[in-house]
Formats: sequence, structure tokens, C-alpha cells
Amino acid sequence: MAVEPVVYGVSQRPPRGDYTRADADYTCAQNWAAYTEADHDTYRRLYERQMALLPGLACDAFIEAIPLLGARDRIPRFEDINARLKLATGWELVAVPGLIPERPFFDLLASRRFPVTDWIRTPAEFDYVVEPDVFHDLFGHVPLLFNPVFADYVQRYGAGGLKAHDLGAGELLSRLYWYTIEFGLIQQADGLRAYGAGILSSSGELRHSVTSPQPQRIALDLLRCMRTRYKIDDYQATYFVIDSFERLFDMTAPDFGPLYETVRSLGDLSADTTIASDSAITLG
Ligand code: HBI
Ligand code: FE
Repeated sequence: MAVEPVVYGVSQRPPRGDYTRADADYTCAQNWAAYTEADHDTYRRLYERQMALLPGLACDAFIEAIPLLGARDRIPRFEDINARLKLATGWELVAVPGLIPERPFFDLLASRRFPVTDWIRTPAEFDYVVEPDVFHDLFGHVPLLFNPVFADYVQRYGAGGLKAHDLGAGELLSRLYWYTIEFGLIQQADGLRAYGAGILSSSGELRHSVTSPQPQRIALDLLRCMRTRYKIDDYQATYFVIDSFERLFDMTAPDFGPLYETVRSLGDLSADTTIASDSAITLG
């Protein structure tokens, strides 16, 4: 059964992936043989460039886990990573043709299956690709799935997403995903570091998010985060900072139902707004 592709963000641009090869749950097989030498070379060059940027900017847990991705000079086989990942945290990677609708996405996360887009950007998109490709998903998201506490947070996020979807609060919960799993910062003893996949897989935003005086950085507060709209095609104006994955996991223990009501009553905030209750995190 062919599934309907999903359109991401504000534009009605047709998605990149071939959704005709996806099952009803939107997963497909990673057609590793279909990758060209140019595809593998693009992965190798992206990997080498990003690895050189990590020291002093990426969080320790990410740097420790990166070698677990295995192949550095070609696109890894998801099954090779799964052999290690399942043992570490019970997660497994599943291939998808690209972005998928909220409900199947949350369904996969809730069952510890992480959807990894299986196509890679063209050489012309080396510096920026609009939709997440296999490099964004593998390099950005997968290493921290080897961290037990973070892996539990992502699973709990998925379970919460299913409830949010049924409450019509998917957009509010997607802000939490955006400002933690995609663009989150963490305060380490030796300074501010990135843990969000969107930052860790970006050649420009990694240094910007951790060192630029331009964006604001505020301590993660669930209510504040869920009120805050985000931008999908520019560096973030606001980064939310946690002090540990344990605190992030603990914060998401309560039922979010009442929180959604409060968010709705207080109204949304634009991505670059500052409010009096913000706990600002300063650089250095
Ligand atoms: N689909 N494949 C894929 N990857 C994502 O990260 C993703 C998605 N669909 C929706 C989505 N993310 C976000 O809107 C979530 O917050 C729901
Ligand atoms: Fe992502």
C-alpha cells in the first residue's frame, strides 16, 4: 500500500523521497546498493568536515558515541549500527523515504525505532539541504541514542507525542522536539555544548549556537519552550539550555495535558521574544 508523502514546513514543496516504496508504517528498506560513489563521497566529506568542528562545541556524550556509527568513508548500513544500538539502549534504526506524518513518527519513537531518511543530499547541497537527509539523521541523531538516559527521553517523547496528537497538541510538542532533540544546548562543567542533532550536523550552526553573542540562550522551561515558535530555515534566535540529560528526562515525567492548556491560555511567543521570567544563560 503506497502511503501519502508529507509536506514539511510552510511551503507546499513536494518531498524528495520516493514514498511508493514505504510500508503502511512509512518504513522502507535501506537500499544500500543503490548509493552511488558520489553519494558515499558526499557522506565521507560531510563526516570529515563535521568531525573537525566537534572539539569544544559538541557535548561529551556525543563525541564519545560518534565512533559507534562505524563507517566514516561511506554511508553506513543501518543494520550494522543496529547490531550495536539494540544492545546499548534497545533502539533500532528504520529507513524511511523522508519526513513522515506526526502520528507514524511518534509511533516509531514510542517503540524505540528511529526513522532515518535513506537518501543523501546532492554535492550541490553540501552546505545546506532543506529536508533532513541520511547525514542529518545518522550523524546528528543516532550517536546520542547510544546514551541510555537520552534514549529514554526520546522514547518518552514519542509516547507523549501520541497523546499530544490525540489532544491536537502535536504542534506544541513539536516545539519541545525542536528546542531539545534538534537544537538543544547543554551546560557542562567545562562550558556550553551542543546536543541537538540539527546543530551537530550543521557546519555553520554548531559554532554559532555555542559561541555567537547574537542568539539568546535561556534555561529550558517546558512552558516557555512550548509557547515558543521556531524557524525552520535559519539559525535559531533562541536556544534552550539544560544542565543534564537526567534533568531533561525528569522534566518530562508529568502528564502534559494541563501544560497544553496553560500554553494555549498564555499564547505563543515569536522565536526571538524575551520575557521577564526567562533565566538567561550567558556565554563564558
Ligand atoms: N519525520 N522522518 C522524520 N523525521 C523527523 O524528524 C520528523 C518527521 N516528521 C515530523 C517531525 N519530525 C516533527 O514535526 C516532530 O516534532 C513531530
Ligand atoms: Fe532531525
